[in-house]
Amino acid sequence: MTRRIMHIDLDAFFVSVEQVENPQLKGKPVVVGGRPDRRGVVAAASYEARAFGLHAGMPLATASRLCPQAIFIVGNFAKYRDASQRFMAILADFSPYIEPMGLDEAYLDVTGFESIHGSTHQMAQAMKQRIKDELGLCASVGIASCKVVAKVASELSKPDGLIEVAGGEERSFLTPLPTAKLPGIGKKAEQALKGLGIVTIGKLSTTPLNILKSHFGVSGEILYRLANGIDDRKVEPSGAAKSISRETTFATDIQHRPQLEATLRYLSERVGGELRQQDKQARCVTLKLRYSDFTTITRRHTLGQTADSDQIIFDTGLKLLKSALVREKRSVRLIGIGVSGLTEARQLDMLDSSAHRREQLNKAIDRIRQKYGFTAIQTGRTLLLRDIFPEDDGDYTLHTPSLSR
Ligand code: TTP
Ligand code: MG
Repeated sequence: MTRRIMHIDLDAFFVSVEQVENPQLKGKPVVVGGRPDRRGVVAAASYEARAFGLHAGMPLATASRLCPQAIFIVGNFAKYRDASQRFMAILADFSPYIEPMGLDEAYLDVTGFESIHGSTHQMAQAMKQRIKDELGLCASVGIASCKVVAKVASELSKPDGLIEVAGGEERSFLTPLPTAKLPGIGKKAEQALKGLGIVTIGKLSTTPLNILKSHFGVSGEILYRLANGIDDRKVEPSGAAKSISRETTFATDIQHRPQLEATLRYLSERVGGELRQQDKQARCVTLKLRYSDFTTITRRHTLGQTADSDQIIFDTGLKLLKSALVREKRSVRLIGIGVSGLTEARQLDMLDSSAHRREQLNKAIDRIRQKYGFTAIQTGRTLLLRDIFPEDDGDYTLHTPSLSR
C-alpha cells in the first residue's frame, strides 16, 4: 500500500495566537519578538507584515524601519506552548502516528485512516476546520506519499492552504520549483547550486549524482534523492503519547445528568486503562464539552499528586463537569476526558495502603477486561450505559469512537 503522509504547519503561529486573544490585531502587520527599540529579532510576522519584507530572524530595528506601522508584541511562550498542545491533541485524533517537528508543525502518517473521513483531502479539510473552530487558527496542509513532498506542498499552499500530490506525481510537482523550496537548502546551498547552473528542483533531480557528490559530499546524495521525491523516512511518533484522551459525540444532544456522568465514567475508565497500559502517571485532567450550538470548552485541573486510577480521573472530571454545567442551559453534544503531563509510573508508596489496594484493583480490572472485553466488569455508573449504547463484542458501541491517544 502506498503511504499517505500529511505535513501540517500553523500559519504565522505566535502572531495568530495573539490575534485570537485580541481580534483587533487581525488583518494588521503584527510582529511577535519584542519592542522595536530593543535588541532582538522577529520570531513571527503576520502575512500583512511580510508584505513589507518582514520575516523571522530579522532584527526588530530593521523590521520597524521597513514597516513603522507594525504592531510589536513581546509574546508569551507559555501561551504558545498551550496552543501547541491543543493543536497536537487535535492531530492525534486523526492518526496515532504523529511526529511533532516543533510547536506548530507535525507529520502524520494517515495511511488507512482516510476512509473514516471519505478521502485524505476530506480528512485534511476536517482537520483544518477543527483547528479553526477550536483554536481559531489557520493550518496549511500538504499530503503526499513521503515526508519531503508533503512538507514542500504545505509550505507552497500557505496561508490557509491544502495541496495534495497524487501518488506518481511527486517528481512533476517538484520539477518547476526553485531549489530553495527543498527543506534543508538554505541561502548558501542555493547559491552554490546556482553557481552550477542549477536553479530548479527539476534540474537538480537530473544532475548526475557524482557531480553533486563532488560538490556536497554525502549531502549530495540526500539532495539528489529529495529532488527526485525519494524519501522513505518514516513518521516516527516521538516515543510515548503526550496525552491520552477519549471522547464521544452523542447520537442526540443530552441534558440528562446521570447519562453524562455515566459516559464520563466510561471514558475515564478507558483513559485510565490506557494510562496504566503505558505504565504512566498523569498530572493533569482535562474535560471537554461541546454544546448543542457547537461551542466547545475545555476545563483542566492539575492534580496535587500524579495519578493513574480511574477513580481519580473520574472524580476530577466530574468536578469539572459539575462546575461547567452550573446554570448551563444548552444540552451537550460531545463529552471527552483526557490526561496530560504524563510521567513514568512512580514507585508505589508502600505506606499508603489505600493507594496500593486501588492499584491492585485497577490492575485486576484491566486484566479481566483485556481478556473478556470492557463490559465484563461494570462499575455502578457505567451500568446505565447498557440502556443507552448497544453492546457489541464486549464493548459499548459509541456513536463516534475517538482515535485520540
Ligand atoms: P514557522 O512555522 O516557521 O513560522 P510561522 O508559523 O510564524 O509562519 P508560517 O505561516 O510561515 O508557518 O515557526 C513557528 C513559530 O516558531 C513562529 O510563529 C515563531 C517561532 N519561531 C521563532 O521563534 N523564531 C524563528 O526564527 C522561527 C522561524 C520561528
Ligand atoms: Mg508555522
